[in-house]
Amino acid sequence: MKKEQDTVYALSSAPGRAALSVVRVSGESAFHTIEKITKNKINQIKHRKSYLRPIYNINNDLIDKVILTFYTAPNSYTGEDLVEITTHGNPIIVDSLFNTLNDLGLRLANPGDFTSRAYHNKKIDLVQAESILSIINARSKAGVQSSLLGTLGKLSNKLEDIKQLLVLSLSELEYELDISETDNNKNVISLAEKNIKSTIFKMQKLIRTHNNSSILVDGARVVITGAPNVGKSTLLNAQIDDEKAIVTDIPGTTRDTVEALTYFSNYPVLLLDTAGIRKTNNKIENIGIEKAKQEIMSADIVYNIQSNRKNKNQNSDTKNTIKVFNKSDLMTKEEILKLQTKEPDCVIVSAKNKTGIAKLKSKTETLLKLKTESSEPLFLSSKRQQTALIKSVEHLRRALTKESLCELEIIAHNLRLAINEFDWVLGKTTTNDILENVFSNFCVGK
Ligand SMILES: Nc1nc2c(ncn2[C@@H]2O[C@H](COP(=O)(O)OP(=O)(O)O)[C@@H](O)[C@H]2O)c(=O)[nH]1
Ligand SMILES: [Mg+2]
Repeated sequence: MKKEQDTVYALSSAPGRAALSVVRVSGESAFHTIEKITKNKINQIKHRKSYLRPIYNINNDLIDKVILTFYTAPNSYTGEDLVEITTHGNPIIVDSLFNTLNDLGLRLANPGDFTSRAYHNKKIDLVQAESILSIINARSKAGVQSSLLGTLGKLSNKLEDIKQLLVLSLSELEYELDISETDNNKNVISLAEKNIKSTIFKMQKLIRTHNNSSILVDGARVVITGAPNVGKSTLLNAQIDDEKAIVTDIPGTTRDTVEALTYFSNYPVLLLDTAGIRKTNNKIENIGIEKAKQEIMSADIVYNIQSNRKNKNQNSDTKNTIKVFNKSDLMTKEEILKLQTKEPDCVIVSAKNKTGIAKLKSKTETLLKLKTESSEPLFLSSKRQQTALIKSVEHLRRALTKESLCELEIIAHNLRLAINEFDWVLGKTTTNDILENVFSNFCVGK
């Protein structure tokens, strides 16, 4: 590692009272610090060995009796000397330990400090770092599973394999440009064209997987929209069996977006209740309406709510939209039957009486299943990765235009740009601000 790193500490387990708490210390003076707090010289440190020891503050007061687990550089998570101090899970004990570590000149770690060190020490690449983040955040079993494969380097290997296909094409072009004495341009170009096309196909398959990962890791964004008073907030409450959103008969009650996380079978779902879309002069309500429109744009699924045939909805329906007709309790059996025949795709509910809710859930699940079904077990775990691959495909497309295909040098140039995007994804040529951005999304202690 080039940069000298100071020694840092952080709570790596969840804060608060628990059976145990784990404080991690990483850096050059980690082991020396342990000698100081145990008042004991350590003669021989064994990697991954644990010891039961009392620890003291700088005034020799006993803090706790703890388990110390040593990890020696470069075999630790960070690649540095690292110690995990497992204390009794009382925040007062953790606080005393923090004060002592601070007194000894150590620094509280920043978010992602440990993983950032692992990256700088070449223990992991940037894609693996992002997979670690998505393991911690994943809200579904499938999300955890895919992220795990990512941390093991499977996604990085896949990206590396695709990159190698492009490198191979580039080297063939360069050989033809610089070395070859016979004119074989036509053949080389047609081979490159074939390779680039099949590589684009593979990349696009991977690019699409990010939509799965955002559903399975962060949760599907299901936005409830419709005119004021159709019962959007009542529907949100009915789906989570709680009174989270305020319900009144006054149009324009909901202004800020109300969010609730729930599960539809194995799918994590973030339900978003929004302001009803209508023309109004109310400044606050208009901000809410603007917000609602943005939520609709980034939604995985939109519930388009109507409550009677007069207030037709303003939103154009897409394949992500589920039409919901609310207040069925106010309709006669004949009216319901008529509506069912006229709009067979529409789900008819009474949010107030909680009827039809199960049907709406199962329809949502079917849509989510369709969206996340993929033969590809690996998902791109960040928007950053997806954006870079999209850019890379754009470069490759530029290499395939009619004009480019006449000129070896232009194809080679675009291939180089496409390859650079892969290096950027894996963190081989990444700038500091990008790194900061990635690691700041972690929690402290990871
Ligand atoms: N009869 C009946 N009234 C409902 C139903 N759902 C909502 N309401 C009523 O409609 C009014 C507006 O509901 P609300 O959820 O605040 O609508 P929003 O403006 O779309 O969020 C309230 O008085 C609710 O009690 C329903 O299924 N049946
Ligand atoms: Mg409302």
